[in-house]
Amino acid sequence: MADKANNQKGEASSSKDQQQQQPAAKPKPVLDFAALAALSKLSLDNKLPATAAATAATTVAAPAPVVASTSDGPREHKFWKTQPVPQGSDHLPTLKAGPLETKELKNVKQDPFKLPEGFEWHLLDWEDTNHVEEAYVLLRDNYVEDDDAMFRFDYSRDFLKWALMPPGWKKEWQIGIRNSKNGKLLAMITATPAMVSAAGTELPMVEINFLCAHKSLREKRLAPVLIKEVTRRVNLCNVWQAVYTAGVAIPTPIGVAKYWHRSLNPRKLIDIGFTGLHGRQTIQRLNRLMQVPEAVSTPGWRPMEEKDVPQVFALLRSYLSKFKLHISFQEHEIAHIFLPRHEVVSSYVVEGKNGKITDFASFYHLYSSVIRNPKHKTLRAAYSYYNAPGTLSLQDLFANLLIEANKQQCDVFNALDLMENKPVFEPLKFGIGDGNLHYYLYNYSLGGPCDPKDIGVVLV
Ligand code: MYA
Repeated sequence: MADKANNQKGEASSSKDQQQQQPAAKPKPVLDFAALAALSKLSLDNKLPATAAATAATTVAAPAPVVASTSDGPREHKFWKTQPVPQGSDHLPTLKAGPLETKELKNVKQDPFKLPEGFEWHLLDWEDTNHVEEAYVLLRDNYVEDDDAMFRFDYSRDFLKWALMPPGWKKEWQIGIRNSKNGKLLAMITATPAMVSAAGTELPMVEINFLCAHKSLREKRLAPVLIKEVTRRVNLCNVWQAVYTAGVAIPTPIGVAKYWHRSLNPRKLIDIGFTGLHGRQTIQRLNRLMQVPEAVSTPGWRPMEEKDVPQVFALLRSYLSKFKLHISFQEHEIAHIFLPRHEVVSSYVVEGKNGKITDFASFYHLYSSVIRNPKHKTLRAAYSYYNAPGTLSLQDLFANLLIEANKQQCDVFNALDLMENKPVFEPLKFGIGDGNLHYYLYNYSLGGPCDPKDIGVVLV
């Protein structure tokens, strides 16, 4: 999903965290900064507020590397070295575009991988309220955190159902591990189907998400067994490729994106330590600076409706086709994915003459628990999703989304520097975050690394 670092898959890049990314200095727990990646706070290391960070971004921040140089350092990847993924950034450009291995259905293991004594497999059925509740609680208490354990993703129950039940979803791909004595859900991983266009080839893939192990079960090699089991189950359905993102750098990212953040509620963001004031900045000035208009003034701007599906589909297909790696949405998926759902997904269109839809823009709602703060329990964030500019510039679409997110009481608007997003950030007072989000393909090479501006995939 997500720093998600935003680091949900986002990775810390504050000075402290950068040290941790050096393989030599990396402490045993692999994932403490993966969590941070999930939340991608503003530049707390130098306490720059969003505006200052935005200004500094052009001069100070180095551009995101095409491939994380630390992804394949001296640390041995006992599991990942056995998988069909590029084994290091040097390996990436040597691979031809296409699958890294070809397996036959008849050779796929028929029975589940064995779990250690005391654990059992358990499929999660999102139509069962109890299952949703169990997954919700596991993730709320154990999913991605920032490095300083100040924030933890809190995906709502409705959000999980939306994200994990797209058309074609399969219960067999929603995998949990339970304690066999008391039945408690201890770990999970999910796969959902998606058509992906990779270097000109359209392929059925899965999006992998919500890999999570209970905090008491870390570093016990549960992750490899979850990944192998989901791979087996997906392969049994004749699907051989996957796309996923993570804050953590493992073999081997095809690209690395950065999160940018636009404050909507500066006072709260300061109160919870998401950002800070600097120099002679005052909260009053910052509030004024970050104020957005009360309503969108673009003629024809309105929430997306069911009748818009065919036109939104056409707009998205056409816009996304520019990018080397992109989700190739199918018309039957559009209603589920984009029709507005309260505090889950917000989508807007611009309707021109004769009902013609000329532009599309969207964001999703993802909250984080604010850990140990006396005043605030929840950080309400909006995340840029998919857009398709037509008569409006992308910058104008983003400006409208900021207004809509503010109307829905979001505290911050987050966006990755994917696609054509980056040039809109500074004019709209976004500040660069401190997390990287690594993009991965399983069993597929694009024939070289990918710049974030060539990536048209946003995973929640
Ligand atoms: S990203 C979100 C990940 N979740 C979190 O960050 C939540 C908080 N953390 C945890 O719950 C645990 O730390 C997890 C690891 C469960 C993540 N992606 O069990 P271990 C490798 C891939 O002892 P733990 C998301 O959801 C690690 O390098 N691999 O470790 C997308 C090491 O292997 P190696 C990871 O910390 C997920 C091994 O696991 C990740 O207790 C995409 C250690 O295992 C990670 N995020 O548990 C998954 N973290 O020795 C891949 C650690 O080789 C999908 N590891 O270095 C691949 C495609 C599959 C489908 C294919 C179909 C065709």
